[in-house]
Amino acid sequence: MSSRRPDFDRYPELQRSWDRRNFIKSAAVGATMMAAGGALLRIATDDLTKSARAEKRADGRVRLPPGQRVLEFLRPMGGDEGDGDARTFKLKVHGLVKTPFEVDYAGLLKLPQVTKQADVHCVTGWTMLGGLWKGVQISALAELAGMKSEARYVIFESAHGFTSNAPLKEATADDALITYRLNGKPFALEHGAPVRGLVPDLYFWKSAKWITGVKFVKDDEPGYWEVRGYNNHADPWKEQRYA
Ligand SMILES: Nc1nc2c(c(=O)[nH]1)N[C@H]1C(S)=C(S)[C@@H](COP(=O)(O)O)O[C@H]1N2
Ligand SMILES: [Mo]
Repeated sequence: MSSRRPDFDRYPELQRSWDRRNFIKSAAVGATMMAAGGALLRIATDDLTKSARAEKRADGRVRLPPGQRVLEFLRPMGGDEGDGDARTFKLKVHGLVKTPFEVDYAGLLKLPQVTKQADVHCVTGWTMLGGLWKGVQISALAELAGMKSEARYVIFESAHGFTSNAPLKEATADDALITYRLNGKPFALEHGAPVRGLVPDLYFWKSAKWITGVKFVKDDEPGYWEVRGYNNHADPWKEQRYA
């Protein structure tokens, strides 16, 4: 169990359970009470889950999609890792565009940078709220490359042939990014270092780690998980989990 102090600026709702937990810890130290501490941490994230269910997003949808529970941190979900090296990183922007191009890490940093707050929702049932993600908007890549009007979908390409697909609508939303920082920190290798995709309004499996390419297409190309029983669209508010 972690005794790390929650970030109360981001999660003021946690203060009460934290105080309760520290009170119990100081009142009676020992293994039994540490187990109770774990239970209290669970109570704290239950509080976050409850308040996120009561909240509304700017677009009117409930903050927490149905069947989701809040976790404080990204849980590493595996995958076939890339080399994690910013020095060899290359991103190819191609498909239905007038001027395909490739950028290395330094080139990516020269494109217009944004930081967006976004929640992510894993199909296994956890949600991480309020991450600050920094990177380049996929819509900016579309514009730079001169995306053709026939394009309807974005295909994200990753190390070892992993792909994911997303409709243009979600993939070019304001907070859909090619990202290299979460809450000011670079991604650990298991979370997609050096650069990953982020399409927050679809289940998190669409957010390709160890990204190598962004391809704009007319005809959809179901990706790695989409051909393995997961839903092709993956809207968390419609609980589109499986095919
Ligand atoms: N390249 C690649 N990206 C991937 C995956 C993968 O297996 N390979 N898994 C996806 C799944 S199923 C999820 S839930 C998220 C998990 O990201 P995390 O490990 O940073 O939590 O990454 C997605 N991106
Ligand atoms: Mo996942």
